[in-house]
Amino acid sequence: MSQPTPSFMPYKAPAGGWGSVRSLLRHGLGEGARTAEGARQLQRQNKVDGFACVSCSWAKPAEPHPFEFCENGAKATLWELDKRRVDAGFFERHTVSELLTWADHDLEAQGRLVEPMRYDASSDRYVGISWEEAFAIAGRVLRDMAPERAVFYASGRASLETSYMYALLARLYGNNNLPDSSNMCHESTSVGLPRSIGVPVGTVLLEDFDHCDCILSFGQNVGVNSPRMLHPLQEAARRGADIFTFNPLYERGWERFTNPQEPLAMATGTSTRISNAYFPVRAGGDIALLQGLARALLDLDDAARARGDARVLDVEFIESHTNGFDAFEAWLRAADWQRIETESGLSRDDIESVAAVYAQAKSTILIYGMGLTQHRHGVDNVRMLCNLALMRGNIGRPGAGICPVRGHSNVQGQRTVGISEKPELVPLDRLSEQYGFEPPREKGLDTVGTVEGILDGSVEAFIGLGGNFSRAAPDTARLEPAWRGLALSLQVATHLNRNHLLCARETLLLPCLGRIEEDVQATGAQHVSIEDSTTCIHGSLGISPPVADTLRSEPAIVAALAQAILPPERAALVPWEQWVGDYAQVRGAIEATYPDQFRDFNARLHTPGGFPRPVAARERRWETESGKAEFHVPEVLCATGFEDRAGRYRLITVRSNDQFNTTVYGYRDRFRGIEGTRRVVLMHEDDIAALGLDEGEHITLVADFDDDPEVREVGGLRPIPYRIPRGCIAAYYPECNPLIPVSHHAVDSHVPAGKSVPVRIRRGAGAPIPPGPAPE
Ligand SMILES: Nc1nc2c(c(=O)[nH]1)N[C@H]1C(S)=C(S)[C@@H](COP(=O)(O)OP(=O)(O)OC[C@H]3O[C@@H](n4cnc5c(=O)[nH]c(N)nc54)[C@H](O)[C@@H]3O)O[C@H]1N2
Ligand SMILES: Nc1nc2c(c(=O)[nH]1)N[C@H]1C(S)=C(S)[C@@H](COP(=O)(O)OP(=O)(O)OC[C@H]3O[C@@H](n4cnc5c(=O)[nH]c(N)nc54)[C@H](O)[C@@H]3O)O[C@H]1N2
Ligand SMILES: [Mo]
Repeated sequence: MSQPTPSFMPYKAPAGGWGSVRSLLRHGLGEGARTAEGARQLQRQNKVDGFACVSCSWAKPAEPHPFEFCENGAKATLWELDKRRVDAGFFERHTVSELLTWADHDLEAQGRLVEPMRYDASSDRYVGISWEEAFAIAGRVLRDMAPERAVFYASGRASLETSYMYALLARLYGNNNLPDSSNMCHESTSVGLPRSIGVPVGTVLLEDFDHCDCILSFGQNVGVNSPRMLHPLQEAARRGADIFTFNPLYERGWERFTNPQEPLAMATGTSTRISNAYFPVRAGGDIALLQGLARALLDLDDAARARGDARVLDVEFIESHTNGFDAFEAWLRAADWQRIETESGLSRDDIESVAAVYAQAKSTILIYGMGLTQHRHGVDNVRMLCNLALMRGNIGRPGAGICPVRGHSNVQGQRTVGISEKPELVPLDRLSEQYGFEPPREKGLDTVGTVEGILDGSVEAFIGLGGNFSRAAPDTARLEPAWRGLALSLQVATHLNRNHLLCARETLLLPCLGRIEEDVQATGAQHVSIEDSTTCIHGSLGISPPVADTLRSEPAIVAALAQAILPPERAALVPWEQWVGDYAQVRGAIEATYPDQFRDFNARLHTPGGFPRPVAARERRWETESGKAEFHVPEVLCATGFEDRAGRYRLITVRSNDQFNTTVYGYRDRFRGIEGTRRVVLMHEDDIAALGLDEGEHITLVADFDDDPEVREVGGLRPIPYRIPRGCIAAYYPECNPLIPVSHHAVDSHVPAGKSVPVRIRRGAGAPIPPGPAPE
């Protein structure tokens, strides 16, 4: 369980290159993954006859590279193929109390869960039970419960088939309590985009990258979180497209990239620069930045008009396709450059220089990630981005559009097929007709509602289809003890995590097949499907032998759960067993519920590059109330939702290059030059000096909310000098989640505001971050 000695060295190499190959070898060899098997499987990743990567949701090209995977996708594959097992014997050796002292990495690194387990309070251990017993227990607890007291969470990895069945199960059970990891992620997109452009998803297809001449990126870490996207970016950069990045941290992927697929570049050590220029906007400064860009564009348009030159604004588009431009223009004309500079942390010159390029560009793609969505005013961030696109008609034509980069490999697809707490987004009437029942019409609980419900006792049962909810959600220190008051905690999972150790009155842990594994049912090997970030649907076939023959597939588990917890006459409305025997029938049912989205689903399942779902905004049809795309005037210029004051910092919680969300593969955040520890705070050197902190000194972060009665602290951290704007600091998620109260979330979308948390810095180690070994 020991961690390597920490070291901190600026990383000079580009993203990709030999560093990624070395990092991979280390993972393949170091973790007991079957390397020959691993190598065989990696070649089938993201191919028509193979499986869709379980890591990120980036698009998969129709003509894949020989190795269509990246360092982090390969890590995720090897992690899933780990041959070590967490079985009843493991739990005989370790009590739950002991495991609660382990770090996230150490829990998951024990290997795959292989047996159904139930927590036994008298011995403080998980003990093996049969699948039948497990479902019978779930049935006993859930049949007697008021339906609104149970929650059905999904983490974003499960296939379209499983997700459709799961959402149907919740509605047959009697609620819309279907929170999804999306609630902590791109929900600001799902709320903001429909208001602005009438669709909840991005409008860009992979081929648009071949036609754009400008790319603007905001708050997304491509080299770590969607590395395969570096291929189209590299090609765009080589064609001479202008690329500008706005991010408080210098993320290597947006700076330089060496494509490991190019032998010459690897041999000579040459790399492609990705961004022409990089602008360290303050955390929460994007509304002001985007106002500056929009205002500068307006000024350029005024000048062009005065000269009698071609207009900079796409006047025709604005007139025929949009609403609300006059109010937006008035707001821009009233803008105060001094405030824009203060709030964004960027100079007027810099902002105007980008606007000048944007004004000339024919087709621009606007990319963004968690840096925009996870703020108090995350929805305004997203809508400001739309405003900038609309001013030049950069939606609904080749090479242009909005490109939110989603997280989990099927998180977008889960929403598409009904996993949503918002009944208005689901065709309930059609479900009612198709299955002959009256679906619940009340709004369900999202992530924030679920946390609140667990805290106040109104939620009594939590069913988790993957994920690590208590670790990913905010307010960890309050949520963990409250979890123990639940009547049932039932988790379907591949690896042991801390959420599984929070034991309720009944606690069940059900191990499932991963997507890479063969899934053989009555009619033979089953295909599943997922939707990528660009709304393309891909088939996926697991090809690796399952790590244990005791595992069940996710559809089989959901079907058995349905039969156990629903009254028999309700369960009988759905042919669960036939569906489990033949997933093509589930796809048929999905097509019946969503005929426009999934036309000829089974026939098109293995379309190279996936088949795109129709997206109205892509065709310049606007499914908003007004029938037009809407310009939006935000109410605030600063997205954080709190005031600046002396001693208060804006904490950004980020991922390292060695984790997938709460799955910590290791302690090497290569691009940031941080090795051997995650207990760090990245700070501007002048902030470190101003506080008089010494190298190696320990500090504690203390949440600094007004009117918050709770004391929230995370200690045992070390300050590291880093290129980051003054007043902003960064540290790792999920370790810092105890600092975030559940109430600190985005307006309207409820995404926890993990990218701007107000904190103070106190000298001294304080209480070390629970859990894990003592700080070095
Ligand atoms: N290897 C790997 N891949 C992943 C994941 C993983 O953990 N590991 N997670 C998956 C998931 S679920 C998701 S949602 C995505 C997440 O992928 P990203 O959207 O890239 O999310 P983060 O890593 O949280 O970081 C977002 C970036 O926003 C920047 N940022 C922070 N605050 C601001 C701000 O106010 N303004 C601007 N302009 N930038 C800001 C940060 O410096 C950081 O570079 O990746 C997915 N892919
Ligand atoms: N402070 C802060 N908090 C954040 C974020 C942040 O940037 N900052 N990011 C947020 C975001 S974007 C997200 S998406 C959430 C992530 O929240 P979650 O999706 O809940 O968390 P993960 O870490 O992805 O879940 C990992 C677990 O999923 C299980 N698992 C893996 N593969 C499978 C599978 O195929 N099937 C099943 N059934 N289980 C599987 C494993 O047991 C593993 O332990 O966290 C959010 N929380
Ligand atoms: Mo996410």
